[in-house]
Amino acid sequence: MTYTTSDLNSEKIKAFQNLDVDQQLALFWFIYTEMGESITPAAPGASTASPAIAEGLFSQVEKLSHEEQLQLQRDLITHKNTQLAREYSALGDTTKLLFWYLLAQGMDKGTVVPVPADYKLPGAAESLFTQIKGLEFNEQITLFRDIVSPMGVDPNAVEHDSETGL
Ligand code: 45D
Repeated sequence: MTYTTSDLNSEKIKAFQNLDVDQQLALFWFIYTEMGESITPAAPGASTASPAIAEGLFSQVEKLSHEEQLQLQRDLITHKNTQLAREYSALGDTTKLLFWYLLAQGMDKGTVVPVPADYKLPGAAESLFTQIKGLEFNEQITLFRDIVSPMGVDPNAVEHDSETGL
């Protein structure tokens, strides 16, 4: 499997990032519902994901209120300088993907805040969704890895934040 950023995907990545935060979250959820069953956590040693690290971070999130869980997911996308965003940033890309996968599974299980049942994807997000559905599985994985990779906050790349003290 290739881990390089695909040029073919760069337009889709931009289109994704141009959606507002909630639309990005919603689209990512719809993608999961579409492909969820075809995602199988790889055999131990067969991938660069670190399940224990992803699960450690996820278990912190699972304990929070629904409101806090939603805020935290928004913060990851908007690069808010929080403790968790820094921890997230330290994960490898495939582990980041695994973390999002665990969140989505938590939504399925009811331990993570659900998307409101009447939520509808707005037009731009819906058309991107259609394009993504048309990609091959491996292209999808590469795209998602590229989407989750820059989320969070690299502590070395930010100024001190007086609001959070970080
Ligand atoms: O009230 O090599 C809204 C591994 C509106 C294994 C909302 C893998 C307002 C190793 C914002 C909508 C499995 C890691 C609320 C590979 C409102 C390996 C809430 C592959 C409440 C390749 C929205 C992994 C929310 C893959 C809460 C392919 C939205 C993983 C949350 C793919 C959305 C994972 C979430 C995907 C989406 C995860 C959590 C597609 C997660 C998507």
